[in-house]
Amino acid sequence: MQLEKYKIQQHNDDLLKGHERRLSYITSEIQNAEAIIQKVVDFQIAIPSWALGTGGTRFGRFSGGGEPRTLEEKIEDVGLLHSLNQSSGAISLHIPWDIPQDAKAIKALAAQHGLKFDAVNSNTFQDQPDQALTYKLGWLQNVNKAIRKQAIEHNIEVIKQGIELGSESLTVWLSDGSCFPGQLNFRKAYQNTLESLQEIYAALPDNWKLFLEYKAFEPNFYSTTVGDWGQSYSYVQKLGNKAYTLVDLGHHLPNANIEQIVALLLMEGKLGGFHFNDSKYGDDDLTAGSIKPYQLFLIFNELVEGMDARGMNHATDLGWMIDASHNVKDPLEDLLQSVEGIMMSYAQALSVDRKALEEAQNNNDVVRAQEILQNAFRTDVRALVAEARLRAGGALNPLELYRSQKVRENLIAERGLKTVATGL
Ligand code: RM4
Ligand code: MN
Ligand code: MN
Repeated sequence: MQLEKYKIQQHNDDLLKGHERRLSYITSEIQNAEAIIQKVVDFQIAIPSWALGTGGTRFGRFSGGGEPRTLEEKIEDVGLLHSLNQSSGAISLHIPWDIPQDAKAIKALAAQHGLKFDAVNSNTFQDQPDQALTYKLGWLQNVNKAIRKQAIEHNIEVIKQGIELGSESLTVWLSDGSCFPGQLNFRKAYQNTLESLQEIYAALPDNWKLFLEYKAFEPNFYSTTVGDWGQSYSYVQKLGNKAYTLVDLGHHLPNANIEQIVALLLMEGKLGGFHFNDSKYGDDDLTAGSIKPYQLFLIFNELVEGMDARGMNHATDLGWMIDASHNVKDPLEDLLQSVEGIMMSYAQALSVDRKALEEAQNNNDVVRAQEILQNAFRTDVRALVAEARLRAGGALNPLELYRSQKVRENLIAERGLKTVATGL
């Protein structure tokens, strides 16, 4: 299904009056509204190919119908999102969940929808039917060299697939770790992992980046071999200047101060990218901004401050991606909400009065510093984000248009009720 331009136009015309009223209020309240709108227009968030179907838990999976059955249909879905919000201009593939049979044709299809290929992701946390050796007890860390080799080769294969598509980064998330004390020699597991990563790193083209994602627990529950940002940092430091740490918001222990982690990784020049999601307990993979919007704002506050301090381009110098998947919502509606939540936090962070904040910090004025941040967080920037969408050719209210056009109903009619997308 494709959304014709005139339908977006019609929808925007209907909502324009109210939008302009809200926009004129917020632009009179905020000093740098025009600059914020421009930055939001430029900011793109990649959509993971595995978030287009309903995610399951270990207790069950409930497909909502009309899920994409092929990579082509996944690209179509991301194209739909992008036509609605003009902010989802890239797709990130997980291999082997999604292997392009004909890379040229897939690339051309994506381009038709205005999409690029973001990071490619390797998968060694599951065994594949035709696979010789099992990853049950780890892959890059495994005491068995042949298993490590198999995993290294898979990652190199993923890089090759990515080159064909025009990707420029590989995200490695290791499920490696242990479930019981004594199972692993931590030092040897680290050494094996480092050597394996070095071999993968050596296969990266010059213009590529390797993102090493950390996660505190799950599927291993006693130790994880890349369990926190310090461990990831230690590996990427040793690997070289194409290796970076990737922060997935759901991968921390409860109450971790993620904004501080982000600030320090940026300072060290080793923050590579983001997986956005939200959580209450663990790696819940809920909609970005749905549980802890203040935390998301504080993270963006550090991102904006830290990237500006290093003269970085907000839109292109880090990898931005959603990594969410859950059981109860229409995945496309959920992704629209996530992108909106991310954009709002970004716009709010851009509106922080940096000079005043620095002054308050230098004067040890704790109350004033808090006021400045909370003032930005409590400002309703929705009209700025909507204006950015409007200027880029998207819809003023993507979710409303999605529903009024009966997109899901159409997808069910096209693809059927019982479809199940590859992914989690
Ligand atoms: C992991 C991690 C990875 C993602 C898989 C599906 O928890 O977040 O980024 O590729 O899930
Ligand atoms: Mn992730
Ligand atoms: Mn995760």
